[in-house]
Amino acid sequence: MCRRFTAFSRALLLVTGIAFIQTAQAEYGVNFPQPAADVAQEIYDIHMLTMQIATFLLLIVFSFVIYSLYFHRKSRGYSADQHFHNTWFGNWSWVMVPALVLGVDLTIASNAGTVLNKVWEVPKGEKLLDVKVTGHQWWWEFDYLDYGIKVESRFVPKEKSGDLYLREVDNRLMLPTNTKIRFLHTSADVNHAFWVPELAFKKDAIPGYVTETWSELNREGVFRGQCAELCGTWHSRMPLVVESVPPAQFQEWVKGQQAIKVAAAAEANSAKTWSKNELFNKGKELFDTKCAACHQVTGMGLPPAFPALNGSPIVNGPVADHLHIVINGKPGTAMQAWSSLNDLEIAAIITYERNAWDNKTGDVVQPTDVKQAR
Ligand code: HEC
Ligand SMILES: [Cu+2]
Repeated sequence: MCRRFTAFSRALLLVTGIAFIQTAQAEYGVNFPQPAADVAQEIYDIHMLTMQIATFLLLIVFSFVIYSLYFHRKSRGYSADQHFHNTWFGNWSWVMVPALVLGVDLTIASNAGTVLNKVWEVPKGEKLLDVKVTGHQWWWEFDYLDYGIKVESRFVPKEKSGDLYLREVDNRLMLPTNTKIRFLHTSADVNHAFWVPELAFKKDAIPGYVTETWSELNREGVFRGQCAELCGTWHSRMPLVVESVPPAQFQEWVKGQQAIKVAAAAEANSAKTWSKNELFNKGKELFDTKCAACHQVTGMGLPPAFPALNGSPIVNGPVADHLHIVINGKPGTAMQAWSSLNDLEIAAIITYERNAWDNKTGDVVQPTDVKQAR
């Protein structure tokens, strides 16, 4: 088969091959991304050292093979040495060469061991910035425990992300530079894994467990990673985007987030009676970000895994049952409890669902109704 390749198809293969290599380079470069933490740099350095040693050995072995093939070929009248194994070198080379190789291997391994210890040993006896990272199907939750801030991070759909499809999120994981950060990893449903190459580590997020890792970012930048544990249909829709900024700018960001939180809480707790329109519009926005991953923007769901809410008996039935499933979820299914949403948010989502698409219940659910149902 291979011999039948025409000159044309060969040229075509070559051109597509080169084009592919070039796009791949434009996108990713040929090496790992530049590290953003000292330990990540050390990992990178070991990788480079290993590659250099491997290239060096490759050159020696190949030169030796090519030399032997060329100069010792039969047409030159070369006949094989029948007594090589009886010479001093013939006897000992079988011991020395593996010993040398093992020596090189162990040198790399001991370096790697030292660095790995640094990666996994969270510094003790000093205050670290605590960030709890919770994996959800299919989004990330970042809790800045020291500041009482919660950030929800979701992938941005294709129409809005352009070239960064599956690499972009709505809310980034903001982190200060030159600050030791402790990450506490856990999951709300199935196994996920936090992985941003520039930060050095990759860590599983396991439901029911909290594990810790740490990092200290040594430069500003935007670093992209993703969930690295197959976690269901939309595993690919869990990108991670870290943005590192100087500590002062980080504090500004914290203040901004706290102000947003206070304003939202005040709005949710006000005694105001909301109009149907206000609730519907708020609800649509919330539904499209938090619920549409499974139930779809169209409300048609993805049966049988995710039921349609359009025409659903629960959504069109008694309000109490509808409230119940949204607040408490349905244990054993992907429908989680949404009790962490505030009364206003739940009221808005429920009002939206009961009046969106072909659902025409006309019901308006107020925050006070949600408060009673909790
Ligand atoms: C990770 C996927 C997922 C997300 C996100 C999700 N749901 Fe669900 N939802 C489900 C599944 C699965 C069921 C079916 C549970 C069962 O087996 O009864 C369900 C059921 C429901 C039902 C009952 C529908 C019926 O006819 O049985 C309602 C109402 C509902 N979800 C509302 C919401 C709201 C509101 C949100 C957002 C705040 C949301 N869901 C987010 C997966 C999801
Ligand atoms: Cu995941």
